[in-house]
Amino acid sequence: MLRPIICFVTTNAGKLREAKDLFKEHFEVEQVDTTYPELQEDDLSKIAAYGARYCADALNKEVIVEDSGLFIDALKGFPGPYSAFVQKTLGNKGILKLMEGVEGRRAEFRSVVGYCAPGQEPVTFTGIWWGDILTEETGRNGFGYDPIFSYRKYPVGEMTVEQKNEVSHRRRSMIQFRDWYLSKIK
Ligand code: ITT
Repeated sequence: MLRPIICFVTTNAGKLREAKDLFKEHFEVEQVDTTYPELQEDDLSKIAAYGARYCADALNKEVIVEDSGLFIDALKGFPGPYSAFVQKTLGNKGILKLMEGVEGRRAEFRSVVGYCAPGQEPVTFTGIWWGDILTEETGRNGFGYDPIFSYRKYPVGEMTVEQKNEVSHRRRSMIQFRDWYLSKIK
């Protein structure tokens, strides 16, 4: 049977790898490797909705985008919506420095998938994943903040894509989208 093709607009190879694994039974994933305007907003859903509508109209096809971020309790939710910028500037070492000597290390990853078809309203799907900020970079797997994040004491930088996809924020947002989309096209 021919599988539907989902167009995922992202420049992030780690997100793409995880989406391909999560969708492998249901969709072909086609990457559009381009940036799009990101709203200066605290709410990831608004950023994803705006991005999805922009890309669907610009490319004239149905698309998904995904906006994600790491929200650290002790830093009042920083870097949050600025996660991509902070990853490029401070990096994981900079975050560990800000967290030096901090005991409460709870943090959450959030992922919002935005879906839109040309000329239509966007729809969003959110996933949250609680964990802790480690005290040093651990592991060689994953991407972005994975080397400094642990889930139930297990370093995410040591998880395979499949292991992370069992439990992550992206699993939760992408699977909600997948099930919604499959029921829509049935
Ligand atoms: P897009 O082209 O899809 O926008 P991006 O990397 O700019 O790619 P975001 O704007 O959503 O993505 O920024 C999210 C930041 O948080 C980015 O630095 C990611 O590397 C990081 N991040 C998101 N999900 C992550 C995960 O599962 N593990 C580690 N870091 C993650």
